Parts: sequence; structure tokens; C-alpha cells
Amino acid sequence: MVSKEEAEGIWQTLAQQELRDTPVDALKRDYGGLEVDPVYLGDDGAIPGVEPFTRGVRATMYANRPWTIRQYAGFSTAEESNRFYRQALERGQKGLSVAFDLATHRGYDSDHPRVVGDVGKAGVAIDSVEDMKILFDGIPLDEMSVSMTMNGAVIPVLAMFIVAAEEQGVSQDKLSGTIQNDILKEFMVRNTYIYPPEPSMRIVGDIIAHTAQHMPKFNSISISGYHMHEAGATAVQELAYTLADGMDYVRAAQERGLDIDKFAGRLSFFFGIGMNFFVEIAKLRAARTLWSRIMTDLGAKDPRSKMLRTHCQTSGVSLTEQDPYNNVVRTAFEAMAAVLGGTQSLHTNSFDEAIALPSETSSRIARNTQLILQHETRVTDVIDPLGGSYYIEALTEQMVAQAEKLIAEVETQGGMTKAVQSGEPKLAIEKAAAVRQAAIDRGEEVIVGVNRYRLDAQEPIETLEIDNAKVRAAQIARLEQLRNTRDEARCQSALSALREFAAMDEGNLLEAAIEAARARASLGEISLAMEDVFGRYNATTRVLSGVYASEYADDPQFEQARERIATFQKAHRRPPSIFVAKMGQDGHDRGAKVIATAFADIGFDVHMGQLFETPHEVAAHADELKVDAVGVSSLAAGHKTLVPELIAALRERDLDEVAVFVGGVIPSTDYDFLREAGVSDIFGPGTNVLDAAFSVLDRIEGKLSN
Ligand code: SCD
Repeated sequence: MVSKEEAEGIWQTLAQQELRDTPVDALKRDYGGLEVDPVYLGDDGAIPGVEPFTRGVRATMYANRPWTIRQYAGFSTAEESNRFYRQALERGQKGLSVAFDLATHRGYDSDHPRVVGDVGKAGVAIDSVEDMKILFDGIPLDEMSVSMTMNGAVIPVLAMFIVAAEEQGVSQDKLSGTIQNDILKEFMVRNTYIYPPEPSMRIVGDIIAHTAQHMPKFNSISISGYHMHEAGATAVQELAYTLADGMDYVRAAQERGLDIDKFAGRLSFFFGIGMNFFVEIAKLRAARTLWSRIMTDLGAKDPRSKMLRTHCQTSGVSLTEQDPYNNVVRTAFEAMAAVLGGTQSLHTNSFDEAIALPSETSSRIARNTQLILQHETRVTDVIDPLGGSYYIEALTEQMVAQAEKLIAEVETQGGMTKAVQSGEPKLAIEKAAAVRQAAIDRGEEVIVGVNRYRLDAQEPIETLEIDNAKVRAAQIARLEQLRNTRDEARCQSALSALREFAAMDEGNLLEAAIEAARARASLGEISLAMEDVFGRYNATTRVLSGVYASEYADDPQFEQARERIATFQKAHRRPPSIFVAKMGQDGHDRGAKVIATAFADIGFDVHMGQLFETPHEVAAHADELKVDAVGVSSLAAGHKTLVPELIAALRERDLDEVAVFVGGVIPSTDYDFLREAGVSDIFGPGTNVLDAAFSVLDRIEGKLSN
């Protein structure tokens, strides 16, 4: 153990290296006579910038360079998104983070029939390198670091980014940024996979190998707990499963013969930050501590290989539709936790995200939340200000110990690639989500404006709406032009080469795709060339049972719901039945799973559909299963296209008596539209599950008695 004086010396040396020509003393602050040092050290040997990096990955942290304000954004067309990015950069944002639409995520061009409701919604539509060039027009890619949230169609997207930069005159070795490229968590929670787990892991490896050799400033992966957090994982689950994912990626790269110290310095992380303030701070500290240990065990020698550098995003699920301005406050506290936890980069959610896509005003407030933290609160002056707090240190230690235990469990299953195939981590997260939902519904966990202090009436707020039919038409026109003007023979031969690489299990898929992107192959074509060999993955949907019932044992309202089901059963000689559907490319299934689990426990006959179905497929299931109701869960803004199509498809089959319900992220301004289209009831975020169950029962009984 180093003494306090020795720690001081070590820190001074490191800090001076980071500060280069600026003297360390320049970091001291004087708050009107109160003298403040940049760091406070104890005799526990914990030093910022020193392994295991519990107190931060840099000695000087924000005192020298604040975290990157990196707002995740993208919508509609490349032109629209480019305009938005340029404006955000002028107004204080520091790095870019591209949100792609779900069609792009799942490897479909905008003209594909399965993506009619998804184009340009929840992200920007990118079909080819031409779109990618427009997206970054006027943004120098040798200066701006760009994060791209892409996992499924990661090969065509990264290839197109590299080619767009190349045609901007920027070679790939100069590119800085991050590609998410974290497929394991997609199988666990986010669901934007394309291929089965094994070829998907090969793709991850190909990207790590390529970037390690050709793109030294580019982070090859963003190992993400955020989506687990959003799916309802506990902090320990998020921490453990994320690090376990990281271990599998490291081993996959090592198995290809890569030297750990050649690629590990460019692995990065991504965590969600929720409302449990100190737990979230401790989570980041525990993550750094554990990763450093894990990497040492995996053979890393270079300290940079052992640094857990992370992006954070404030929690989407903590936002409420009710009394939405409360979300500004929630986001500010979460952002503060991310910063006190030592994040490298941060996205703050817009307050209207539980309702719709962020508007210009809400985006500005979200960005300003970080600017205020950086410029007004002085939290950047002192490095790891909570280090040494009895509480924080104890929480950190406890989280390290619990996460270690969970990681060991995954390891006994043979690592995360195997564990995700068994479905165990996914079920564990779903169970945690159901338990939490029950605690909220019972009022044990207070959500201000939702289950307490609720407003009598709420003013609608301005929201952003995308005319996706217009975006789709523009994309289709550009695709046609691309296909009519390219050198078809060159394009087809590049695609054949890619297909062959995939089939032979050798050669780097990214390198083959770069050539295809240069030859103007579209995203869908590049993706399909690999799908021809790997196939498209269909996950089997499993629904938990018993969790909700055990949380609700003896609850009078729950009992009342069960009694009504029993009465229904007596009258109709069967329970009421519901088909829970996910349509389009929206893979967020937490809400759908919570409803399916809870309704089954109440006594409904619940059928859970597969992900990514078309309205016609859902109508066919409803017909076959003879259900009383269809519950649609929509979180990616496709509801105005997909729900009317579903109702039309049900009518075509003479299923007018089937009641349709919609839940998820639905702006209240769309409620009338949906009701007029024939929807029986709409359940926004924060709806009490039992209230929803009563409404569904009322409508079903109403329809049956007509
Ligand atoms: C930093 N630097 C310092 C320093 N601090 N140098 C001296 N002193 C200090 N105190 C240096 C770093 O070493 C680095 O240089 C450079 O400054 C930039 O700092 P950084 O810390 O690396 O920051 P950044 O470039 O922003 O990178 C942060 C990550 C990166 C490493 C975390 O991976 C990243 O930006 N990730 C963002 C991921 C993202 O946006 N995801 C969105 C996901 P060198 O590089 O030379 O060392 C959205 C999503 O999924 C939404 C949900 C959904 O869609 O479902």
C-alpha cells in the first residue's frame, strides 16, 4: 500500500504528463478565499489514473478535459440529420452520435416491404454511401469523433462511413469515434441482430481486427449495459453481464491470434444511469475496478488495455409521460451521477422522450443540462470528489463482489455467447423488470406525477413528427438513382467476393464490404450477401410466469382482476385471450413482456408473438388463435402506419370483434387518430398494469355482449 505522500508524488507525475506544458498548480481553484485542490488523496492507495482506476481513468479527469457532450440523434433523411448535427455542434455539443432508423439496423434498404413503418423514424435512414456522405457533409471527419450505434448491419455501416470519409479526403487511420458493434446484448435485450450468434461474433472479431490494424484512433466496440438497464436489469446485472460480454469479445479476438495489448485499448463501454443516485455512481467505479482485474487476468500488460472508458446515457425508462417536465429534473440528477461516477462521454435524454421523438426545444434543454454541469456547477474542478466517502466506497465494494459472483455464474455456463443462447440472462433481466413494475404499480416505489402527486389534467406538449411516407419515397428515389448509375458489374463482383468471404470463413468481411460500398452496393445488398450464407436469426420468445402473481399475493385489486377472469371463464367456458404483438423492426420488448407476464398471471390466455412481424402476419395469428384482443406494443414511432394496417388486415379477415389495444411511446396527440382508426384503448408509459387489465376485460366483454 502506498502512503498518502507517495500517492501525491505518483499523481503529480501522471497529472503533469496529461497536462503537458500547463503546470499542475494551474488546476487549483480559489472560491472567494476557499482554496480547492484538484485532487484529494487518502492513504488507501487509490489514485485517479492508476490501476485499477476506481477513481477514474485519467489522473486529471475533468479538471483538464471535461467529458464529451455527445447527444445521440438522427431522424428522417440524411439531409435533415446533417442540419441538426451542424446546429448542435455550433451550440456547444462536442462529439457526434448517430441514431440510425430500424430498417438500417436490421439490414433492410428503405424500399423493403417489411420496413414500411420504420423508415426515418427513431433514427436516420441510410441506404448507401451516398446517404452517408450527405450525413457528414461539411463535418470534417478527421476532427470530429463520431459514434455510430450499429450492431446488426455493422459491416455495411462501418464500410460506408470509411468510404464516405475517404471521399471527403480523410483516410481511415485519421478517423476517431466508436462503433457500438456489441451483438451479444442484442440477443439479450435490444434485438437488432440479423445473423445467428456465431457468425455475428465473427463479424465483431473482423471489426476489432480491422480497426486494430488500420484505425488506431477508432474504438472498435461499445460494450453496452445501457440496453439491459432499459430492459429492467438491476445495477448489478447490468454491470456483470456487460463485463461478461466484454470478456467474450476479448477472448474471441484472442482466439483469432490478436495480441490483447494491440486491441484492448480501443474497447469502450456504455452504461445507463438511472435514478438511484449513489448506486449509479458506485456502478461506474465498480465497473472500472473489475475490468482492470479482468483484463489483468486475461493477460493484458499495458495499463491502457485495462482502462474502462465509458459513455453514459441517462435512463429512458425513468422518464414519464405524466407531468413530463419532471423529466428535466430526473435527467439532470442522472447526468450528475454519471459525472460523479467519472464518465468519458454523456448523452442526456430529452424530457419528451417518453412521449415522442425529441423536439428542438427539448433537445436544447438536454444539451444545456450538460453545459450547465460543465460551466456552472464547478463539479469539473475536483477529480473524483466522492472518493473516500464511507458510503460510496462501501457500495462500490459491494457491487464489485456481487457482480463478480454473477460473472462467475456466466463463466460456468461457458461465457456469455453460450449463456445468451440458453436465454438465462434475458430471463433474469425480465424477472427483475416484472418485479420492479409490480413495486411501482403497488406504489411501493414512488414515481412523482405517476403513482403519487399526479396532475388532474395535463397540457399536451409540442412533439416532433416524422412524415415517414415522404422520407421513404425520397429514399426509394435515391436508391433507384444509385442502382441506375453505378457500374453494375463492379458492384456485383464486390458482392460476390463478400459472399465468398462469408462462406469460406476466411478473409475480413469489413474489408470486402468496403470494396462493395465503394462500388455503390446498397446497405441491404451488402447485408443480404452475408445473410445468404449466415441466414437470418429468429429468436424464440419465452414468457415468464408467476413473477407478477407472487409480487401481488393478497393484493385486493389483483384478486378482483382474478375473480373477474373466473366469472368470464364460467360464462364463456374459456378465459379471455390476447395476442401481444410487436410489429415492424422495433425490438424493444420490455413493455410487451411485462404485459404478457402480468396478464398471464392474472388469468388471461396470453399468446406472445415473435418480434418484427408485419400487420398481416399479426392478423393471421389472431385469426388462427381466435383471440379476443390484440395488444400492440410500439416504442419506435411506427404506430400511425402499422396500427391502421393491422386493423384493416383484421377487417379483411372479418375479425371486427377483435379489440385492438396499443401501448408504449404514443404521444397523446395521436390518441384521437388511433381511436378513430378503431383502437379500443391506449396505454402510455406509466400505465398501471392492473388498470390496463380491467380496461381490456371491459372492452372484450363489451364486444362479446354486442
Ligand atoms: C480525455 N483525454 C485526456 C483527458 N481526458 N487527455 C488528457 N487529460 C485528460 N484528463 C483524451 C483521451 O485520452 C482521448 O484521446 C481524448 O481526450 C478524447 O477523450 P475520451 O475520453 O476518449 O472521450 P471520447 O472521444 O468522447 O470517447 C469516449 C468513449 C467513446 C471512449 C466512451 O467510446 C465514445 O465516445 N462512446 C460514445 C458511444 C455512444 O455515443 N453511444 C450512443 C449509444 P485519445 O483517444 O488519443 O486517448 C446510443 C444508444 O445505444 C441509445 C439506445 C438505443 O438506441 O437503444
